[in-house]
Amino acid sequence: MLNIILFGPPGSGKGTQAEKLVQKYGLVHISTGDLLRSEIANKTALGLEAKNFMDQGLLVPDEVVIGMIDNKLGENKDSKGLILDGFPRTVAQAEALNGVLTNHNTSISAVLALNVTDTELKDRLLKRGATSGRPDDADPKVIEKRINVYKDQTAVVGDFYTKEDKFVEIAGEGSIEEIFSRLTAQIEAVTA
Ligand code: B4P
Repeated sequence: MLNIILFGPPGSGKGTQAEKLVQKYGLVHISTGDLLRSEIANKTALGLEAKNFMDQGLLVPDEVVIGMIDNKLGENKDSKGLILDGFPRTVAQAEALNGVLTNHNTSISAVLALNVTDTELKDRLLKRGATSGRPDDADPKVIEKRINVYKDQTAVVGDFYTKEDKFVEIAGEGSIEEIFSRLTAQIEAVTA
């Protein structure tokens, strides 16, 4: 299986690029943000719990997200591979992911990290907030909080995958097509 993690701060373009990669390589897209928003829309107990954290720009507790991913991987074990978007976001999630993938006799192929400056991130998220209806994109203070949570809790996940020799940094500014070409060049290198 080709299992790619798209990594980067909020608004770095993970969701945007994941959709294009799924089309090109026929992979299954697993976005924890989308899964959580769907739980919220369906007013499930999990969604109600997650909403409190997401509206404040905080991470949802690891056990909630790991349980959700475990189910999703179980449903897709016969796929060609996965694009993981927004997961893992903590070292505990990265360790749990390795365990789950090993149980399914597979592993991460590469972690592609999109680098974008804070100014560009804030600009993109505020623009999306004007039309998306996402409460976490509408408030500049919540956006700032999400960027700080990324720096405090998620950036270290990069070190975890650097130690596994799987971490590749990609310039995440420029046109969507330019960034897509940089990502596909790395994927071709991994699969060559
Ligand atoms: P996510 O849904 O993962 O959202 P994100 O990080 O904000 O967005 P992404 O990086 O995918 O940006 P996008 O492509 O959409 O997380 C939301 C919340 O869910 C988290 O704060 C957390 O509370 C919770 N959560 C999710 N996963 C979790 C986990 N594993 N553990 C705990 N909690 C979790 O791009 C953003 C905007 O930029 C778009 O409008 C897009 O059109 C634009 N854009 C993209 N590429 C561009 C480019 N090249 N140039 C200009 N604009 C561009």
